Amino acid sequence: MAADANAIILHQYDISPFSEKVRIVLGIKGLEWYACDEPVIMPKPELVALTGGYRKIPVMQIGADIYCDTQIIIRELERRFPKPSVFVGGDRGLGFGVGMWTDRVFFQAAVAIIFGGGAALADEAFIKDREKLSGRPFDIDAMKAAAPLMAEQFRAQAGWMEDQLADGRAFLMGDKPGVADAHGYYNLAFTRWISKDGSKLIDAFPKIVAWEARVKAIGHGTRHDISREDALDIAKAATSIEKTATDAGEPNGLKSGDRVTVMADDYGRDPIAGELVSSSAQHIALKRADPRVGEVVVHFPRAGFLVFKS
Ligand SMILES: N[C@@H](CCC(=O)N[C@@H](CS)C(=O)NCC(=O)O)C(=O)O
Repeated sequence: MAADANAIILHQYDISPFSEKVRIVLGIKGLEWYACDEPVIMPKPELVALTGGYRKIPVMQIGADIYCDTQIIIRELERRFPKPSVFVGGDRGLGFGVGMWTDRVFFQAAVAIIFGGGAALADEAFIKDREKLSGRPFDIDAMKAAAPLMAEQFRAQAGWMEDQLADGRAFLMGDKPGVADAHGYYNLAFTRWISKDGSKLIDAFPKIVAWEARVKAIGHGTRHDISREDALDIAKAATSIEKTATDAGEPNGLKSGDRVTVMADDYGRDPIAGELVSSSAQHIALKRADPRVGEVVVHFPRAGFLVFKS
């Protein structure tokens, strides 16, 4: 099947843990999608042509709408494809809050264990790239020193999931898989892909091990591949579906038509500039143009992102 303006295109790479989170959601929803593989380090000229500067992975593209960050990607997948819902346990709000834990504190513990264990991934070009991304030294020796302490943090937080599963439920929020499972699972998968020590930590939790097998069995939906050039051609030919709307509740009076910049508040803080199309407590959509892709609308979540009026 050839991809068109309605196709879900995930700009990703296979060993990306945050992409795994979205791939699980695509699996839960049984969706058909296109993997567009992006480089693991900069430069990423095709991705940046779409996003206007955001370089993190994954990014979802549907036509000329570009969704940056897993939070807004999952929100949009749920909006466009509500059934089956990923909010299976009365967690429509706090399901996203779970992500604030897994994407920051739990992820950083996993990273320290993986790279502190001397993961072969970390060659010189990778280290330089990640230093630029974080604005801090990517200090393998410091990670080695921190790994034992982080193992305790990792074990404590994995223990929350083991306790959550203690009553015999199949998935974290009950008998069906949902967003909490996608959040809980991807750091464990990332750890297992790379770290023997980390895998040992996980193996100490029998309920988690059985649950991991159930999450893995969900699969990733139906995956096709698409080239970066083909994905850009689709954006160029398409028109965004985002409607102009001003949110009266905007705390700082932002309105459609304002020139704004948006940036992540943690790492990969490259500013993205554009004209505000619509916003709410949970999203902001900016219109921007690029010679290669024409006019696109780039979408970000609000929690974890900073917005400045230009
Ligand atoms: N808050 C982001 C985090 C994404 C993230 O950190 N992704 C990693 C890969 S899994 C990344 O972009 N690393 C730098 C790179 O790949 O260039 C999200 O939820 O999407």
